[in-house]
Amino acid sequence: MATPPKRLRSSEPRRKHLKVSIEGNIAAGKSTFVRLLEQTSDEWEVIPEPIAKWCNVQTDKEDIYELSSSQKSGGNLLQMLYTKPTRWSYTFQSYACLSRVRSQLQPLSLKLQESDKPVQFYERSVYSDRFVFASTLWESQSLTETEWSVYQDWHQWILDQFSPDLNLDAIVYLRAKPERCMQRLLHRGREEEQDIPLEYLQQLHCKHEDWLYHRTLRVDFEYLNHIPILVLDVNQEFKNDRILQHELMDKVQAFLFTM
Ligand code: UDP
Ligand code: D5M
Ligand code: MG
Repeated sequence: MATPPKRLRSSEPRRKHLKVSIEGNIAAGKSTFVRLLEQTSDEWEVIPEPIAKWCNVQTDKEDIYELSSSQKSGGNLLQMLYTKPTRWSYTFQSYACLSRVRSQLQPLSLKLQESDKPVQFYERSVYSDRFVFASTLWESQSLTETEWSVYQDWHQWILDQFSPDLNLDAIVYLRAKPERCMQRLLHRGREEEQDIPLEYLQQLHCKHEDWLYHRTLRVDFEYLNHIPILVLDVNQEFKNDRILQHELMDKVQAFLFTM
């Protein structure tokens, strides 16, 4: 039976490590990409998106996650969100943020603690929750003005409380056209997502572009407006292309080398 990696207790001194979020549209290829990162260096650790907590989708890391209370009671928050966004967007954002804060605060594994240049990669972050998803849901009136105000207030407060532990050092933006994401989304076949319209992916794409590519979106966390961002084009198939995979990993390595 696999033994879970030992974790540092909070009282023990921590080695400074880099925290990098992998951002990108739905089905851009983030999970595929983070699996490559894991295979590339022993000094790199991946914290996957806690999607198993939100629905009954099985991840290949299912042994890491306990069943959430909503799963135990048969709920599927992701499905509820897509079926009735006006009713469930606020609930989803609360739970998404809670699970991301937990993820982003995960201490270093023993393996990383012994590394020279440890890096923790997260699949998305508390920032994409707010500046991409919640903001889109607000603009499409799935969140009421009151819900949006309350959400922003507690999101800001919680992140301020956990700063600087939650702060990122860098972002990798996996950039893909919405049409390519739609093709991958359908190919993946996650049941809850089958009725997502292309228009929703286009809206999310615009948010990503303004935030991470054009950098025209100013956010309330000042450090984030100056964070280094590596933009990688993932329109081309990389899942089964060894050469392209090496090129992508080389770019990540060169990017991290500068920090
Ligand atoms: N995928 C693909 N080619 C690629 C990258 C991804 O066919 O070069 C597929 C992948 O196998 C999955 C779907 O696209 O079925 C979405 O990828 P992933 O789950 O990694 O995307 P995410 O939603 O995590 O960004
Ligand atoms: O898939 C993660 C799924 O979860 C995808 O359907 C988008 C959705 N998601 C993730 N975070 C949020 C927030 N904050 N609000 C609404 N929907 C969200 P992935 O494979 O990672 O793209
Ligand atoms: Mg994923």
